Amino acid sequence: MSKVEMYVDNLPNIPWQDKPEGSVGPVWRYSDNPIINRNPVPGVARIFNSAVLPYKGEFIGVFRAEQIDGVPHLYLGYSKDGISWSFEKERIHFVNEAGEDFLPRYEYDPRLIKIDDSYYIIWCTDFYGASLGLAKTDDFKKFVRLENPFLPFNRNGVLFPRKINGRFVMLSRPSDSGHTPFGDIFLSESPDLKYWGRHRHVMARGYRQWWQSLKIGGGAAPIETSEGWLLFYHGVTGTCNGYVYSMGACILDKDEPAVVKYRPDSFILTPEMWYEERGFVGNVVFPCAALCDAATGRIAIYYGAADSYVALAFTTIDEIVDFIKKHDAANDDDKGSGIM
Ligand code: BMA
Repeated sequence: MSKVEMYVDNLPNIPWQDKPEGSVGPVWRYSDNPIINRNPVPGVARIFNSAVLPYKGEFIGVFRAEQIDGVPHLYLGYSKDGISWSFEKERIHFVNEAGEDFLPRYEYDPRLIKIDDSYYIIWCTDFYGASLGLAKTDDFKKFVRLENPFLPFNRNGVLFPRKINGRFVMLSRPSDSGHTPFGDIFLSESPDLKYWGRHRHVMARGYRQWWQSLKIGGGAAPIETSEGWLLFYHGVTGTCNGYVYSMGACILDKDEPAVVKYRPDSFILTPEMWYEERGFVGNVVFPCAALCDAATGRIAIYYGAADSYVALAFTTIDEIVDFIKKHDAANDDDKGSGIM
């Protein structure tokens, strides 16, 4: 029985491995990573930065599939165990609210979030440059594209899995349209997923913490716990050889999630393995989804590795919350405070 409760469903078939002896840090990798390798589908060179959810006793996911012309689109994938995946041969076909075809010029870094009985995909789309795209499905057959939430430029949109104080809530990272050398996490609310406002600054890149000194961005949909909302995110540092993307975790206030309760000064996973260090873009660990089991407190985190593979890592709610609290940068101004 966990000390910290997760307010999520039981997921007895969550992918899982126990923490290996001698493992460093609060998160450990699946021993057979990467779980998705190169050339997974004809015409697709790489799948990475992708999001999964439990569905009808098995698992379903929306995947960033980089085509052999280098352009990313979203593909649907299925798995019985959350580890071994099969994919549709064609990209997801969106329609607009009038039922007409809607096929974005590119689509990447999807998150998949269940709110009530519907599933929402939020991704980086083309809207005169990199912006957030949003779509809804109830059955993974018909995908209805909704209004783009924000003006350009923005990336890393992450919806909370339920309304808070009667409103949909989204994290995002205002950006430029290139390889953005800056960025903080903001929060916005909407009564209807169409009109967004009450924008808040959640947290800044951490100047004193060099691993996340350049930019940060939301990762997996926040997980509701008895301590607040647990957020896995990415933090980026700049080096003389380019950016390095690591994984971080923090806890946001339960009722006012623009307020950061605990934010550790250390990463929880950083590129170390060949599939994280080496690839189309080396040194990238990019979390986009987490599965949780309320009964055991187990968490399985899905992350993109080196813009080439999907990998899996594990933790438990007690282990990650202990780490976050123990390493909390309590007096750090960069922690963030829900500023308007
Ligand atoms: C960002 C996005 C991510 C990618 C990262 C590293 O700007 O494109 O999808 O993982 O760069 O290349």
